[in-house]
Amino acid sequence: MLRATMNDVLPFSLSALRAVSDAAGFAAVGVAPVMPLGGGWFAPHAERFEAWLANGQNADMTWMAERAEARLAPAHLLPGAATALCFWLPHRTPKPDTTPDGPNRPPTGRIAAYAWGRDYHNVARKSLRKVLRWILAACPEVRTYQSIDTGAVLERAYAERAGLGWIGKSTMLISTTSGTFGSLAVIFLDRRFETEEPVEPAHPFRCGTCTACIDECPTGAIVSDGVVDARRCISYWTIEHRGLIPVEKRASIGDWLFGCDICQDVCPWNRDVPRASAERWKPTRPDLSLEHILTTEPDVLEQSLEGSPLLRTRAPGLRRNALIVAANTKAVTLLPLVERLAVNDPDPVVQATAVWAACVLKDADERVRAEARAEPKAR
Ligand code: B12
Ligand code: SF4
Ligand code: SF4
Repeated sequence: MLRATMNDVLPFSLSALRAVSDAAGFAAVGVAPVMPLGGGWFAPHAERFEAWLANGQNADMTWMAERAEARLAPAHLLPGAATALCFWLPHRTPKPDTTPDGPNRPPTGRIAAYAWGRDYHNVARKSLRKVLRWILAACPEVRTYQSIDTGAVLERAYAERAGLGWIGKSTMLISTTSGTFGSLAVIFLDRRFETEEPVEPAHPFRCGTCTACIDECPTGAIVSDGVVDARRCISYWTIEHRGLIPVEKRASIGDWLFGCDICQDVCPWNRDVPRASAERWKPTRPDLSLEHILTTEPDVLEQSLEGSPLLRTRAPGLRRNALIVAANTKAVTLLPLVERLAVNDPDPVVQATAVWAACVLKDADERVRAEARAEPKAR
């Protein structure tokens, strides 16, 4: 439904936007007013973000600090930014079966749900393009800025203000219909949105007295309600951190090969929510056993991961993580392979991690042998 209005007002209604967003494949859309220079409803988010940076809780994600000004004042990204359209894309498909079952199952690690299938950046970009084409047809002069994760935008703040859900104690945006397992995309527009239809207000906070995510986070990374210290977060270490993972952090990574879903798996709002379409996300079922990651040539491994979020760490990062999982899970069958990498791997980070993993596995292997020797012989 197009409306003839003043130049600075977007000429479409919320229901028309919803229809286009649905057809483009998003599960929900909402609209939030933008404070181009910060302030207003955005001020408490800005304060929290600044405190997070000031406390060093961004770890070595220096890019979060470098573009802080733009995150705080969207006018830096789009002069005259006035409206944010926020889109929600559930991504948790039925769990892919990555390895054969049974006692001879090769050792493997856990992968975060968002990385089970196609890269959500690509899926969302394709859908956003459809919405943008429609917007530009209705309003050719409008200027836009889009963010799918990588833009300098506090995406969850806009999504909450747009009524898509609330920011939980885990810091995850929680949708009442589909829980936390979804991705966000945001479009800023330099036109105001006015409609006679009711626009969702900011979603009220509904965590109540629950503290499951805080209690179950294995590293204590949710340091207070709605604050994650990346320096403690497994997701940060296994996905975002480049280089060596400090020795004291390695044990707490457990069997997480890429990302971490614990604070989401324990969230009651994820119980009984429908799973996303496996067909749409095409969950890949590559051989991601630790052995495969440790033996496949890096360029071959990367080629096989094309179009998957797992490519973010590149092959050496995945190898580094696989070595830590091998050590943590005492996968002693991998010891000869790990020892080879400790001598041969061309990547210094992988080589150093392999030296450490070989020591842990040797120790575990010797303990098993000693226990076997100590057992009384059967008569
Ligand atoms: C940096 C980053 C990370 C970092 C830091 C995480 C963090 N919590 O900040 C690391 C690498 C650890 C990370 C991990 C993950 N991430 Co991440 N990440 C981002 C990124 C790029 C920026 C987030 C950011 O601005 N952080 C700064 C801090 C200050 O913001 P915040 O934690 O959201 O804090 C806000 C709330 O706490 C809020 N708040 C909380 N309580 C209250 C109370 C009141 C009264 C108010 C006003 C505000 C408020 O205020 C803060 C400012 O808005 C966004 C994409 C984007 N451009 O936004 C994706 C994003 C947040 N990540 C996402 C995902 C999926 C994940 C993981 C689940 C991946 C995984 N499975 O391993 C984990 C989850 C860990 C967790 N519990 O947050 C999704 C989240 C989707 C959702 N449903 O919320 C996003 C939106 C990407 C996307 N486009 O889909 N991530
Ligand atoms: S992703 Fe894992 S480590 Fe990070 S806050 Fe959630 S439970 Fe804790
Ligand atoms: S686990 Fe509980 S406290 Fe944490 S985000 Fe979910 S509802 Fe909120």
